[in-house]
Amino acid sequence: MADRVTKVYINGRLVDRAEATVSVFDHGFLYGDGIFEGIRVYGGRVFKLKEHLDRLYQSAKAILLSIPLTPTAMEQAVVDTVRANGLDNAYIRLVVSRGPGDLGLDPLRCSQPTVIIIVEEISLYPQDVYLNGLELASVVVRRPAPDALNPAMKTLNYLNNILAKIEANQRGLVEVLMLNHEGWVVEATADNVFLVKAGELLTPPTYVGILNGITRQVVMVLAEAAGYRVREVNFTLFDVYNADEVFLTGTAAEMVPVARCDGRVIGSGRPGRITKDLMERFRVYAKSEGVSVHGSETIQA
Ligand code: PXG
Repeated sequence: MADRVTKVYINGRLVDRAEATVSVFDHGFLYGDGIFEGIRVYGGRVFKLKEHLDRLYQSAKAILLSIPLTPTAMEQAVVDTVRANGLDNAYIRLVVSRGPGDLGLDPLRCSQPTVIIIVEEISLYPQDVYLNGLELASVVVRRPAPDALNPAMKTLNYLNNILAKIEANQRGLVEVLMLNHEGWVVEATADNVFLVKAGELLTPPTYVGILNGITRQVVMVLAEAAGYRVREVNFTLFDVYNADEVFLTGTAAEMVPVARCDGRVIGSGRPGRITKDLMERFRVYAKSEGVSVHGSETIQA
């Protein structure tokens, strides 16, 4: 890692890691005013790039941020930055902030959004988590209601998730489950949640206040193609404790089986049959889909 040359894209230029800096007046820094995406590269192909860019432009629209690149130019910038870093398996962080302004809140004072693309080696959960399942707990802090700060927008305001992560750290856990203000289970700090009950997959609907995860959407499609029924329904912690299987989905984590939640053993306490089946299907699919960073071909499996 240390001797690898990291090239970071900032506003159309590829600069060395040490020179990759933004203004202290950037409203992304001062107010968390901006949006981002986390994307994976598998075997030289950017996984679900179009879907991630669609979500980025949707988040931008929702916060009235005009991204100074067309989606096509942004796709090219992502591909170029991955190639410049010489990594075939990587994690991409794409950030668009409101840009430098003054010390007031007013976004009208920010004339030029800041666009940043960072390509890093991916740091995964320990292998043990995938083999034996994760221990989860529910946390005190609630996910905001969609009419407060809609979790559907992937904004730079991640303090809500960080407060939940602090609760995780205090309990020696790596991930936790969050509820909304009505007590429905919504998602984890950086992952969506699925239950398996009587052979069916259940996941919270987007309106309850979640990020509509790209991995979530892929898993829903793969599950249906494999013949499992998938339903978007609200559920409580009671349903989590009494599920046959529970797993999380996210770009960094992929699919993670859950073994325990709040001290309750989920199902057999081991990764379940359907979870393992879908993990395998996801692994195969991830290798076969994506925009190549080496050629111009786009492979849609
Ligand atoms: N919910 C939330 C709140 C998230 O932040 C997901 C679900 C899963 O979405 P995708 O599209 O990735 O399937 C996320 C993912 C990381 C990391 O490094 C991930 C996210 C944000 C910050 C860091 O794992 N978002």
